[in-house]
Amino acid sequence: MLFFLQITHGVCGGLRFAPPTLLHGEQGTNMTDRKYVRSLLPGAFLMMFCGNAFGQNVGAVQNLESTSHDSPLRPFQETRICMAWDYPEGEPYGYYARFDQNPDHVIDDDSDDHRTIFLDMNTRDVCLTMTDPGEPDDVAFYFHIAAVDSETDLGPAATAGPFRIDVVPPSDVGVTGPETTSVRTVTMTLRATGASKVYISNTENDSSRSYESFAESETWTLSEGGGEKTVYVSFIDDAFNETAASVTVTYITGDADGDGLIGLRDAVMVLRILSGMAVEDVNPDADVNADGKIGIPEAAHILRMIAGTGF
Ligand SMILES: [Ca+2]
Ligand SMILES: [Ca+2]
Ligand SMILES: [Ca+2]
Repeated sequence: MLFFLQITHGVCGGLRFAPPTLLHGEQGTNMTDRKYVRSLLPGAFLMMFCGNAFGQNVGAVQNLESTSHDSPLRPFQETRICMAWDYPEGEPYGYYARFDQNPDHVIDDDSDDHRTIFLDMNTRDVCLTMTDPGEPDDVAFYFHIAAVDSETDLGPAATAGPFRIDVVPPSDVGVTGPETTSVRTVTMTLRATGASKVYISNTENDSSRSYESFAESETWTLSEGGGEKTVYVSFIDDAFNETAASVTVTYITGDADGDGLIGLRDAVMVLRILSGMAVEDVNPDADVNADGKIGIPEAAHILRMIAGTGF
């Protein structure tokens, strides 16, 4: 796994105890390389003049938290994880820290993983950009840190996480519906891999839309008025990655008897309504002008459709 490190830390008087190559890129300070730590001791001596004294023991870092991922309950698109902490009890000389995918990892003397890095005592935050696995799809990462004193003795390790990263939008998405309908509310079939929510709208790029839980079957009301209607569906994962799809449905108004066709039966039914006769089972979505009534506009529309001069 490749990690790209970006580290910011306060340094007393500009003093830097670890070479930049050890603080950036995938290289880290090998945990068991005590020679490296001992090589830092002359620098540690200088730290005394920055107001820091040596101690024999250190506690766990305090108030360890992420400043980039505020919840372990859902994944984020943000691939850069930033951590911050306060001084531990005692007098730290520095810290050993690592990001990995193991919630149970404990930094100790046996570690020889190059991902464990050394941070100088002034470091209070560290950021890591996950560049591998190439495109995390809800992958959990953890941060481990332990302070070390001037005798290279480790304090208690602390772990934070999970910090979940998801940059992969839902795939294999699709939406199907009836080619034609004479009722406004239709049933659509949705499919997707890796989606937990959907946005559905009669308008493309609808800023007022609200999402609902993903389900394979969805009822949806088309916009008013007959004609070709496009329904826009966005499939969403828990990190709000989004993949769009759409379906086109032809809404036929004027179908008074609701048999899916426009014909003389519809014309007769509307004329009976106009004549004041009681007519049962009228399709309310036959309304062509959205006035909530079936009457002359519907009759005219049906006759135009039968004559082939209308829609
Ligand atoms: Ca995803
Ligand atoms: Ca009909
Ligand atoms: Ca009407």
